[in-house]
Amino acid sequence: MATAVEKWVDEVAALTRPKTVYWCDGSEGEARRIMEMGMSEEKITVHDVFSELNQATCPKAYLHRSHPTDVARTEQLTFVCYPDRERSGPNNNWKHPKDAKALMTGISRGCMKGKTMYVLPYMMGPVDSPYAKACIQVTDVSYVAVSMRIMTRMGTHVLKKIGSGENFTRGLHSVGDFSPDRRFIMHFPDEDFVWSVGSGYGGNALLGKKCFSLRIASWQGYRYGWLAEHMVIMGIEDIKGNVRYITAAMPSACGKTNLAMLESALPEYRIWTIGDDIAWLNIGPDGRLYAINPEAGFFGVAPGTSMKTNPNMVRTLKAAKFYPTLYTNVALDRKTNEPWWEGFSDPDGKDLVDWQGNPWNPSLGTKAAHPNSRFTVSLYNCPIVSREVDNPLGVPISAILLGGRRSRLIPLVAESFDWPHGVFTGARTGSETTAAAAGKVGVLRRDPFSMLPFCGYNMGDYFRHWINIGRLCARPPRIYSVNWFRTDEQGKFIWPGFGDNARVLRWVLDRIDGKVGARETPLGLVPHVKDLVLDGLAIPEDRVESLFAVKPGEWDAELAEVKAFWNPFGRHIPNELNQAYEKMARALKA
Ligand code: OXD
Ligand code: MN
Repeated sequence: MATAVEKWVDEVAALTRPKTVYWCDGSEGEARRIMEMGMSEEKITVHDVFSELNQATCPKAYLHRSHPTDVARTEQLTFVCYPDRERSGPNNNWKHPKDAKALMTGISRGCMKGKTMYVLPYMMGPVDSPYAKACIQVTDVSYVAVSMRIMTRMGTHVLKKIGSGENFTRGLHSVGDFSPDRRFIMHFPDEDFVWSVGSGYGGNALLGKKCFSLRIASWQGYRYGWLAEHMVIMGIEDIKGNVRYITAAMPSACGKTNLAMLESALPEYRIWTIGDDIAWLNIGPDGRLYAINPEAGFFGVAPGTSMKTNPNMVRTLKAAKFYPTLYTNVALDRKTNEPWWEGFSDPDGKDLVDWQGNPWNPSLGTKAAHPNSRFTVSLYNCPIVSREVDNPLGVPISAILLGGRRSRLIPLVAESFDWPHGVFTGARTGSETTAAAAGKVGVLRRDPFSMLPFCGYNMGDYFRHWINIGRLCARPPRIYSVNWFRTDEQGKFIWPGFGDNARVLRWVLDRIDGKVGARETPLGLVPHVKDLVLDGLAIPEDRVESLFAVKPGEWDAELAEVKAFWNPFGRHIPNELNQAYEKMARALKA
């Protein structure tokens, strides 16, 4: 008798009409075959879907160029479909599931004609973890199939795990004809189902990532008492060999990958990487929060990545371990057949073509690599991957950092007074937009917990869920707000960031250990500058002080914006947050 997986795959094939159905086993040999099939069968642009890069200097690496209109997440085309509109909240685009399915059925009829449909069985989370989830995605794009092999734990063992049962998340993906007019990313959280047509871009097409591990999973977490978050997970080992684990939420393209694997400017600390984008947080038997990374790879922003900013990522990309490493929409040096992007090295002396393959030099004034060009590479290539990365129970979390990209107002670091105040801090967070999503860059928008594009249900209820999780934890982690991006009057960054962020992490650990005091401000507890280890940094003390300046007069617009953002959520905003808001507003006036 056919299993539930087989039945569903047959149903999808009957609708989409692929030439062949190919069940993937997740092996390396198969990944090679899929890439060859992609090159011979698919046309995305005038270029091959993949081209081999210099295998001596970039082992196992390939270049992929996307359709030129398909380069970032498209939030305006992303929908969360519940029968009840209020459930999706003002933070999501909504359609009734019936209407959404009718629309998607129309677009999908025959959309895989003449193509291969790949069936991808994969786990989100370490295979033996009680928190991991079994999933099946189908796709008609070799690039998506191979990317999913890197980003998830894929293999026939997942089919065995599902067996004849129905307990798996379904993802139906097709690029259709790439038309932005027929591009939709539809989520059906009540059915653990994602249906995405028209885009091959990571955040829209690798359905285990944002679509399942954040939007659908956040709704599962709400119902079953856990959290799915847009967070880094990292270990910090001190000189005595004690490792403490933290998570950090930051919006897309705001340095999560750099933080996750930073090379510490303080030699007495070293970092161990568990994840750079998504954390699933569960309450452990000892009342602490435990984190697992559902992913198995990095889908990182290339521009700005270099030996100076993130040496461990450069080493990860060069490691000759897992097959393959993909570069998407980066520039190419034709002389050496190596990938290149802004911030990687000096372009002089290179024979560069831009991300679309056109000859390029700096005098053109354009970007050679697309600002949201990416690499996709295995987590297991990382030289500082934590030995806890596959721990089925995850790692216990001592601190949660909540970040944003703010040129003004927000201090380098501030400790929340308590858990509800930490939730308030997350709920009022704003950040300047980046190229990771289609739309204008550099515009300030509210991005609570860096989850605005990813919270799969009413965000007011999500805030309440955060408050409740704190109540359920006997030993909740402390919550800190961080901001590496504050600028001076000339618009220059004040804080050096990157490896020097270890100085902030040290202060956080010192606070947890009760080794240092703090100064109370209306926003939370900030460091006495004497307690920050600043040796080797050429920043005058008053400049460091300016990173913590809270100037009440500057806060009126910010407070008004927070209120305006919360207003449409009405009764869904928890009282604790309204109270914390009033308290902060009063303190800023005093
Ligand atoms: C990502 C994103 O790709 O946040 O991780 O957009
Ligand atoms: Mn992300």
